[in-house]
Amino acid sequence: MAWVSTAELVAAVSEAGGLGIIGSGQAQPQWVREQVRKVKGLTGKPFGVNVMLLSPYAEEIINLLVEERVAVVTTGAGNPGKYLNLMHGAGIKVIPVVSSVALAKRLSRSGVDALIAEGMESGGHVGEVTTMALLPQVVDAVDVPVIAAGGICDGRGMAAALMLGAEGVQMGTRFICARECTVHEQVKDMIIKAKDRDSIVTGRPTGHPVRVLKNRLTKKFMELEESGAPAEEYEKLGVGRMKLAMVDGDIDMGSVMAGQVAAMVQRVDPAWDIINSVVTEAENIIRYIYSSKVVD
Ligand code: TUI
Repeated sequence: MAWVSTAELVAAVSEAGGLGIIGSGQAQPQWVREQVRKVKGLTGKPFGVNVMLLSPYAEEIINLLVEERVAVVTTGAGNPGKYLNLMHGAGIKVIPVVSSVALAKRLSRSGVDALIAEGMESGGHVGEVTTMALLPQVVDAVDVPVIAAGGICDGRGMAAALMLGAEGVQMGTRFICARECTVHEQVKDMIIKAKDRDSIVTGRPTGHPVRVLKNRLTKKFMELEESGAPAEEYEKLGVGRMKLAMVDGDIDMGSVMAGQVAAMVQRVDPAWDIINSVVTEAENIIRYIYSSKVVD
């Protein structure tokens, strides 16, 4: 959620009873610090920061999050094991995103506070296993609370995740279309218009596959893939593309990272309405299931 989950959205989500997470992506540490301070100015509620471990600034960002004493750090695209003691020493809850059972087990043993099991329906960097298959396997394999991510955008998805053993859900794509999300209007529009097969996974040959909405850029990526181009060619083509889409609104040649549920997002809503409707719908479904079935 780099360039997407910025201070305004994060504060709105936390104010509404969720846990807003700043997406730091490949941003400069100074920008991350400014975002943290901005959220602190907007809400007294807890919030978190996601650290993308492939970023060249990952370590520097973790150090500043320790100084700023943020409540929660989630991590993506790697193993945060070596930073665990440092963050725990500052009282930070550490919640890594995992896309495999093996990493989930390793991190659970090393003392993380919870895990986010993310299926390949999600936007951005993805693993190979779907949420439906990954989540119960991770739940069975670890002793810490598991939060579900990937393919969840309404109360039905939340209820399903809870049924599979999750303690909570993480949603990204739906919040791109939150009123408080500062992405370019073109991006919100593209998500609202998206259909079920409009996302695609590119970059598999680089070892860092990402799910994005199809456009002229993804066509170029697919051409590179078919021609067997070296990884450096992808990296060159990818530089700055997410910011180009999310901030500048170039949805043709920018990288619009969004999950498969983009097709289910139908309009822009305030963050409070999104959270309230998702939770209410999930509660109603679960209440209905337990009231209408005899459970031995
Ligand atoms: O990280 C994300 N989503 C992202 S990161 C991103 S930016 C990017 N830049 C360059 C290359 C690739 C991406 C855009 N979206 N989500 C969390 C996530 N983490 N999904 C999957 C993983 C993951 C994958 C492998 C976590 C750990 C992991 O383990 C590798 C290891 O060290 O065992």
